[in-house]
Amino acid sequence: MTKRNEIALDFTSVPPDEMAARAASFRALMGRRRTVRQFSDRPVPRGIIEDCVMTAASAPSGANQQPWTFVCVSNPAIKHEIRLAAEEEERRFYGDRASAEWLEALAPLGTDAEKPFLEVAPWLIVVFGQRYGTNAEGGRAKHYYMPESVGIATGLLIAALHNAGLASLTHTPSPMGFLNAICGRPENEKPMILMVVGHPAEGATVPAIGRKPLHDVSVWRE
Ligand code: IYR
Repeated sequence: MTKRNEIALDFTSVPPDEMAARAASFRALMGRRRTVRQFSDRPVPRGIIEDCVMTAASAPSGANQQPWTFVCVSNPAIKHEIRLAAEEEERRFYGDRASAEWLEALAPLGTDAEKPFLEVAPWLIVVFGQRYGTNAEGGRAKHYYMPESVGIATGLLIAALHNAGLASLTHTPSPMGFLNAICGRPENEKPMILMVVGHPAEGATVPAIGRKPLHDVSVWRE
């Protein structure tokens, strides 16, 4: 049994007025986030990506196992390889794998098998989830709630990137197994999300779609 070791909580209480102001301003900030599919090749310094990844890696996780690896790619040759492999999968997806119902659901987004952003954008962050880890004896350590944990971390990553003034796209070419080979990750790691990160292209446009209002996304029992 591992011994528990406790330290004082580092927590600053916020007065009600300031709490309301902060909640509202963060809502407004995040409300302006849009998924971007047209990227500029303008570079983004690695330090900014490092900070955003460390925000993501601060996420809560099952048993604090932190079951994630963020593979950060700016190397043009590797981005090119990822683009070619992703487009091959996407051609199959749009060509025959996707159901008519799925394609209809995607229609408002205007997506297709062409993924130029995978090499135009300065950074790709491939988020891998570790299905299991390694214990002290070198054996397999079961990981708990990996998909949920990686989902939370990815949400923080998206918020951190937006807060830093960067655009992102949560891209999920399916299946994504090719990313293990290209990124050199072991078989216990499952590619969960391919994040495209950078500045939007000059004059970028986004689909005219909105978000559900509060009463459609929440139920209150007060
Ligand atoms: N992976 C494809 C299709 C796609 C699927 C969903 I669900 C989206 O929200 C968007 C796209 C593609 O990236 O084009």
